[in-house]
Amino acid sequence: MVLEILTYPNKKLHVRSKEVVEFDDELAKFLDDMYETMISKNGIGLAAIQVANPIRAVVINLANEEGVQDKADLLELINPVITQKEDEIIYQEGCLSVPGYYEEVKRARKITLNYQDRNGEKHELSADELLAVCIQHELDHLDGHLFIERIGYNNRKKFDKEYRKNKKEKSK
Ligand code: QAP
Ligand code: CO
Repeated sequence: MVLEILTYPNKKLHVRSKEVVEFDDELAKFLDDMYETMISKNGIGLAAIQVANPIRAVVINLANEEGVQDKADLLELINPVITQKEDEIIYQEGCLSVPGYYEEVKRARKITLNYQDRNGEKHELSADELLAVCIQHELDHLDGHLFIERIGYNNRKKFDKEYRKNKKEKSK
Protein backbone atom coordinates (compact mmCIF):
# COMPACT_ATOMS: atom_id res chain seq x y z
CA MET A 1 0.00 0.00 0.00
CA VAL A 2 1.31 3.44 -0.97
CA LEU A 3 1.20 5.77 2.04
CA GLU A 4 0.81 9.55 2.11
CA ILE A 5 4.02 11.53 2.60
CA LEU A 6 4.11 14.46 5.01
CA THR A 7 5.67 17.57 3.49
CA TYR A 8 7.32 20.70 4.87
CA PRO A 9 6.19 22.66 6.89
CA ASN A 10 4.24 19.88 8.64
CA LYS A 11 5.29 20.06 12.32
CA LYS A 12 5.04 16.26 12.71
CA LEU A 13 8.28 16.02 10.72
CA HIS A 14 10.11 17.53 13.70
CA VAL A 15 9.14 14.88 16.25
CA ARG A 16 11.87 12.57 17.60
CA SER A 17 11.07 9.00 16.52
CA LYS A 18 10.87 6.19 19.09
CA GLU A 19 12.94 2.99 19.22
CA VAL A 20 11.35 -0.09 17.67
CA VAL A 21 10.88 -2.81 20.32
CA GLU A 22 8.52 -5.26 18.60
CA PHE A 23 9.77 -6.98 15.45
CA ASP A 24 6.42 -8.41 14.42
CA ASP A 25 4.23 -8.85 11.32
CA GLU A 26 2.90 -5.33 11.72
CA LEU A 27 6.44 -3.95 11.40
CA ALA A 28 7.12 -6.17 8.36
CA LYS A 29 3.93 -4.96 6.65
CA PHE A 30 4.79 -1.34 7.43
CA LEU A 31 8.32 -1.72 5.99
CA ASP A 32 6.81 -3.21 2.81
CA ASP A 33 4.50 -0.18 2.58
CA MET A 34 7.45 2.18 3.10
CA TYR A 35 9.34 0.52 0.24
CA GLU A 36 6.29 0.70 -2.05
CA THR A 37 5.75 4.37 -1.15
CA MET A 38 9.41 5.29 -1.75
CA ILE A 39 9.50 3.57 -5.14
CA SER A 40 6.16 5.03 -6.27
CA LYS A 41 7.51 8.54 -5.57
CA ASN A 42 10.91 7.92 -7.24
CA GLY A 43 12.78 8.11 -3.94
CA ILE A 44 16.03 6.48 -2.87
CA GLY A 45 15.45 6.82 0.87
CA LEU A 46 12.50 7.21 3.24
CA ALA A 47 12.16 7.47 7.03
CA ALA A 48 9.03 6.20 8.84
CA ILE A 49 8.24 9.67 10.21
CA GLN A 50 7.76 10.90 6.61
CA VAL A 51 4.68 8.68 6.43
CA ALA A 52 3.51 9.89 9.86
CA ASN A 53 4.82 6.92 11.89
CA PRO A 54 7.44 8.20 14.39
CA ILE A 55 9.45 4.99 14.80
CA ARG A 56 13.20 4.58 14.20
CA ALA A 57 12.97 2.82 10.83
CA VAL A 58 14.43 3.78 7.46
CA VAL A 59 14.46 2.22 3.98
CA ILE A 60 17.18 2.99 1.42
CA ASN A 61 17.47 1.64 -2.12
CA LEU A 62 20.24 3.12 -4.28
CA ALA A 63 20.81 2.26 -7.93
CA ASN A 64 23.55 -0.32 -8.61
CA GLU A 65 26.50 0.07 -11.02
CA GLU A 66 24.15 -0.57 -13.95
CA GLY A 67 21.90 2.26 -12.78
CA VAL A 68 19.15 -0.16 -11.76
CA GLN A 69 17.26 0.32 -8.48
CA ASP A 70 17.19 -3.39 -7.59
CA LYS A 71 15.06 -4.50 -4.61
CA ALA A 72 17.81 -7.03 -3.84
CA ASP A 73 19.91 -4.04 -2.65
CA LEU A 74 17.18 -2.71 -0.33
CA LEU A 75 18.50 -1.66 3.09
CA GLU A 76 16.12 -1.63 6.04
CA LEU A 77 17.67 0.10 9.03
CA ILE A 78 15.88 -0.26 12.37
CA ASN A 79 17.20 1.60 15.45
CA PRO A 80 20.34 2.72 13.56
CA VAL A 81 23.20 4.38 15.46
CA ILE A 82 26.26 5.90 13.80
CA THR A 83 29.43 4.97 15.71
CA GLN A 84 32.12 6.49 13.46
CA LYS A 85 32.34 9.42 11.03
CA GLU A 86 35.32 10.26 8.81
CA ASP A 87 36.16 12.94 6.24
CA GLU A 88 33.78 15.38 4.56
CA ILE A 89 31.62 15.30 1.45
CA ILE A 90 29.41 17.95 -0.12
CA TYR A 91 26.47 16.45 -1.97
CA GLN A 92 23.33 17.88 -3.54
CA GLU A 93 20.41 16.43 -1.59
CA GLY A 94 16.67 16.36 -2.05
CA CYS A 95 13.83 14.99 0.07
CA LEU A 96 10.38 13.56 -0.62
CA SER A 97 9.12 15.82 2.19
CA VAL A 98 10.54 18.94 0.46
CA PRO A 99 9.57 18.16 -3.16
CA GLY A 100 11.22 20.09 -5.97
CA TYR A 101 14.03 21.56 -3.86
CA TYR A 102 17.69 20.46 -4.00
CA GLU A 103 20.71 21.96 -2.28
CA GLU A 104 24.25 21.08 -1.27
CA VAL A 105 24.83 19.73 2.24
CA LYS A 106 28.13 18.93 3.98
CA ARG A 107 28.27 15.57 5.77
CA ALA A 108 30.75 12.82 6.72
CA ARG A 109 32.11 10.93 3.68
CA LYS A 110 32.53 7.61 5.54
CA ILE A 111 30.46 6.24 8.42
CA THR A 112 30.07 3.08 10.45
CA LEU A 113 26.75 2.23 12.07
CA ASN A 114 24.93 -0.40 14.08
CA TYR A 115 21.34 -1.26 13.24
CA GLN A 116 18.75 -4.03 13.43
CA ASP A 117 16.94 -5.69 10.53
CA ARG A 118 13.18 -6.48 10.37
CA ASN A 119 13.78 -9.63 12.44
CA GLY A 120 15.59 -7.74 15.19
CA GLU A 121 19.01 -9.20 14.24
CA LYS A 122 21.89 -6.80 14.91
CA HIS A 123 24.30 -5.71 12.16
CA GLU A 124 27.28 -3.42 11.65
CA LEU A 125 27.73 -1.59 8.35
CA SER A 126 30.36 0.70 6.87
CA ALA A 127 29.26 3.08 4.11
CA ASP A 128 30.77 5.87 2.05
CA GLU A 129 29.88 8.40 -0.65
CA LEU A 130 26.16 8.49 -1.65
CA LEU A 131 25.16 5.65 0.69
CA ALA A 132 26.80 7.41 3.65
CA VAL A 133 25.08 10.68 2.67
CA CYS A 134 21.70 8.99 2.32
CA ILE A 135 22.00 7.20 5.68
CA GLN A 136 22.91 10.47 7.45
CA HIS A 137 20.00 12.26 5.72
CA GLU A 138 17.53 9.55 6.81
CA LEU A 139 18.89 9.35 10.37
CA ASP A 140 18.40 13.12 10.66
CA HIS A 141 14.66 12.50 10.01
CA LEU A 142 14.58 10.16 13.04
CA ASP A 143 15.74 13.06 15.21
CA GLY A 144 13.22 15.47 13.65
CA HIS A 145 15.63 17.22 11.28
CA LEU A 146 15.30 18.08 7.57
CA PHE A 147 18.19 18.77 5.19
CA ILE A 148 17.03 22.38 4.79
CA GLU A 149 18.26 22.94 8.36
CA ARG A 150 21.79 22.17 7.13
CA ILE A 151 22.05 24.30 3.94
CA GLY A 152 23.55 27.44 5.46
CA TYR A 153 21.95 30.75 6.42
CA ASN A 154 21.79 32.36 2.97
CA ASN A 155 20.44 29.28 1.17
CA ARG A 156 17.86 28.90 3.91
CA LYS A 157 16.72 32.51 3.49
CA LYS A 158 16.41 31.93 -0.26
CA PHE A 159 14.49 28.68 0.34
CA ASP A 160 12.02 30.33 2.74
CA LYS A 161 11.42 33.16 0.26
CA GLU A 162 10.86 30.80 -2.70
CA TYR A 163 8.67 28.53 -0.61
CA ARG A 164 6.40 31.40 0.46
CA LYS A 165 6.22 32.60 -3.15
CA ASN A 166 5.22 29.13 -4.41
CA LYS A 167 2.58 28.82 -1.71
CA LYS A 168 1.05 32.18 -2.70
CA GLU A 169 1.01 31.16 -6.37
CA LYS A 170 -0.66 27.82 -5.60
CA SER A 171 -3.43 29.54 -3.61
CA LYS A 172 -4.29 31.83 -6.56
C1 QAP B 1 17.47 11.45 0.49
O1 QAP B 1 15.70 11.62 -1.01
C2 QAP B 1 18.68 11.84 -0.32
O2 QAP B 1 12.17 16.68 -4.68
C3 QAP B 1 16.43 10.68 -0.26
O3 QAP B 1 10.43 15.93 -6.59
C4 QAP B 1 18.57 12.45 -1.57
O4 QAP B 1 14.71 10.05 -2.25
C5 QAP B 1 19.91 11.61 0.18
C6 QAP B 1 12.64 13.07 -4.55
C7 QAP B 1 19.70 12.80 -2.29
C8 QAP B 1 21.04 11.96 -0.54
C9 QAP B 1 20.94 12.53 -1.77
C10 QAP B 1 12.77 14.42 -4.27
C11 QAP B 1 11.74 12.68 -5.52
C12 QAP B 1 13.38 12.05 -3.82
C13 QAP B 1 12.03 15.36 -4.96
C14 QAP B 1 14.87 11.22 -2.02
C15 QAP B 1 11.13 14.96 -5.95
C16 QAP B 1 10.99 13.62 -6.22
C17 QAP B 1 14.18 12.29 -2.76
CO1 CO C 1 14.34 13.25 3.46
